[in-house]
Amino acid sequence: MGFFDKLKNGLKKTKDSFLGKVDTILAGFGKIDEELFDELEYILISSDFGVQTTEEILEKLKEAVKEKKLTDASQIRSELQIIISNLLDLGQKGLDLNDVPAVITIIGVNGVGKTTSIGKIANLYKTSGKNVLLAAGDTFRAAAIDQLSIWADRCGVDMIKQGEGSDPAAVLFDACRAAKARNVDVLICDTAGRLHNKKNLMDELAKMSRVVAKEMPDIKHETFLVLDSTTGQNAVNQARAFSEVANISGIILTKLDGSSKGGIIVSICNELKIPVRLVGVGEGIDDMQPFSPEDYVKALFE
Ligand SMILES: Nc1nc2c(ncn2[C@@H]2O[C@H](COP(=O)(O)OP(=O)(O)O)[C@@H](O)[C@H]2O)c(=O)[nH]1
Ligand SMILES: [Mg+2]
Repeated sequence: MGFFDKLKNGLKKTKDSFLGKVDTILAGFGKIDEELFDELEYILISSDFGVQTTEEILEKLKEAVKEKKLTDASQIRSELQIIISNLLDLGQKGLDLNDVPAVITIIGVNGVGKTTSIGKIANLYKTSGKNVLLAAGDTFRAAAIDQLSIWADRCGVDMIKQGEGSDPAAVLFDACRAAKARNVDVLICDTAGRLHNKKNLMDELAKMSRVVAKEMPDIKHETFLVLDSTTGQNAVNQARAFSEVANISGIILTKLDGSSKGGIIVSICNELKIPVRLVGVGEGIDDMQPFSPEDYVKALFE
């Protein structure tokens, strides 16, 4: 199955619960009135578009109805599609695999899919002909280092590691040195998933950034926050919390397969103004692609 079909399959639950209800309401109403907007509001919120984004969507919808003098409820669907497309357009595309050299640090709470995503991203770069190096920066548990090394083997890329409990910044330092020596295009660094203490995390991430800035001063350093789409608005809250401690340049949204909360993509882009760079639709090595707003809207609406 191609990636678009996987995305479409993954968004099926969201589509059924969101557009299914929208279509039913529109068919039932016929004309456009305040009550129709109330129903739409309820549907958007229950599909995890978030309160703020839902209000914005409704405001824009009412403007469009007024401006275009729409009278028939059936005309609402395409307006909704246009408004959602516009909210997703932050003027920034999904991850560009040819934009190298780059150092990418992957952060996020436990279990969201950081390590798995690194494996998939490494594979994307590798298959597009790039020289990839991984850094086992989650030194909290030995199992985390082993898990990343399995992905490294699977993709046929090298990995730099130290022992359990070692300083992640020291691992990254080694990795930067190795990356320079080996002419690496992309260095991807894993991190531990704890957010128990903001100060600790902030210090740790700042230290890692300083290492990259010092060792690879001319190379773009990105920090991607991984969010699990099945957690809905909780993911948006995580993004807010991490924004306070890290300079996040993009979001990786995982587990879109089987999530009925696909609306959070819109909420994240619109409320946090952080672009979604990659989406994950499964546990396999091919189950991640740079995010395409066009494909998302198409998979949801068509
Ligand atoms: N269904 C599904 N599972 C995923 C996806 N990404 C990660 N996972 C699973 O989520 C679990 C946690 O992933 P892991 O990478 O270890 O998370 P980490 O703690 O953030 O490093 C694993 O069982 C993964 O296979 C995805 O896009 N879809
Ligand atoms: Mg991990």
